[in-house]
Amino acid sequence: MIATQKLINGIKFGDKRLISKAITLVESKNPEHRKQAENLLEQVMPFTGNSVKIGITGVPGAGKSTFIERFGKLALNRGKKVAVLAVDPSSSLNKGSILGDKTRMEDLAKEENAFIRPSPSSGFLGGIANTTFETILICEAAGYDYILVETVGVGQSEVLVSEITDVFLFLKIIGGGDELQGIKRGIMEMVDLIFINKVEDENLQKAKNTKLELARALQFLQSKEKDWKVPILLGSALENNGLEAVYEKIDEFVSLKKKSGRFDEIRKEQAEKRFEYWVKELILQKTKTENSAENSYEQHQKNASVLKKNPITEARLFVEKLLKI
Ligand SMILES: Nc1nc2c(ncn2[C@@H]2O[C@H](COP(=O)(O)OP(=O)(O)O)[C@@H](O)[C@H]2O)c(=O)[nH]1
Ligand SMILES: [Mg+2]
Repeated sequence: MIATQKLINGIKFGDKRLISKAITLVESKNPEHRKQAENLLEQVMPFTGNSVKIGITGVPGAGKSTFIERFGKLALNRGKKVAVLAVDPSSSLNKGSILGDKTRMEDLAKEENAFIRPSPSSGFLGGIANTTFETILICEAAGYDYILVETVGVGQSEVLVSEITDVFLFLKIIGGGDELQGIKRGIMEMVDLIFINKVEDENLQKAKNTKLELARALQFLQSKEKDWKVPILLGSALENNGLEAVYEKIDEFVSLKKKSGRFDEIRKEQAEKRFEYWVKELILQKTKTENSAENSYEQHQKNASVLKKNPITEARLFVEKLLKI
């Protein structure tokens, strides 16, 4: 185990190897590691809060990894530091996808001011690693200006990513079915910006139609932020076209939110949600480890699974015994 102070220094000096080690520590479920991780986070907290966290969603194959690679380079060219957290569950399920992402991101990873963290192999919660919030804190403390979080429309992953990022970007491709791409699954209510990707000469007209449809769909939704009309931009990540406009729009969004105070307000709400998450998580962990057999979580859960029994009653009985009410 590497000493906490060494890891902290590594984070402060932007030593990528030690940043990686610190993230591995934060991801660990081992109780000793958890203690050390908590201590480490406590000490790096004063250095957090200065990044722009961007969540990027879209169906597999929409071009998220390609987009991130290009966007990352753009930010580097402007003198920024970039961290990429890939929490694409398809990457760990499908070896081909890992290789694809690896080659795509390799170029970026070689850059001094870029840091790439691939998906952890376990610990997914509906597609997003349940420690991504904490991983982001480490990247922030390490001085990364942009933290890009790639997710995919599986289960709750989009909601979770939108709850830990400042800007939520939806990468859409032409056609492919709106339902599949999440129009009806509530993504549209979470997004701050839409980028229609893979728009090249031959399909420009189709892309414009898609944009009109999207704009119409957005009209019927309550906008997430009162003072912001979700922009729909067109471009091609592959041909490096249209990414500057995305960069500018993100800048504009962040400036606006900072000016109005919403930026910090949203971050505070996110921290509150994170607190709630950990309360539930830690109670659940304790209940599973520190109970006698007849009062055990498993026993009550088994009782609840008898179909004529009411799960709410079993849950209440269990909690009452646990808290000795
Ligand atoms: N034609 C075209 N292909 C693209 C574009 N962006 C990505 N692709 C290709 O689409 C495939 C999937 O890209 P990837 O970035 O892995 O998508 P992800 O699954 O959303 O991360 C790859 O073969 C890319 O080369 C684009 O703008 N135009
Ligand atoms: Mg990808």
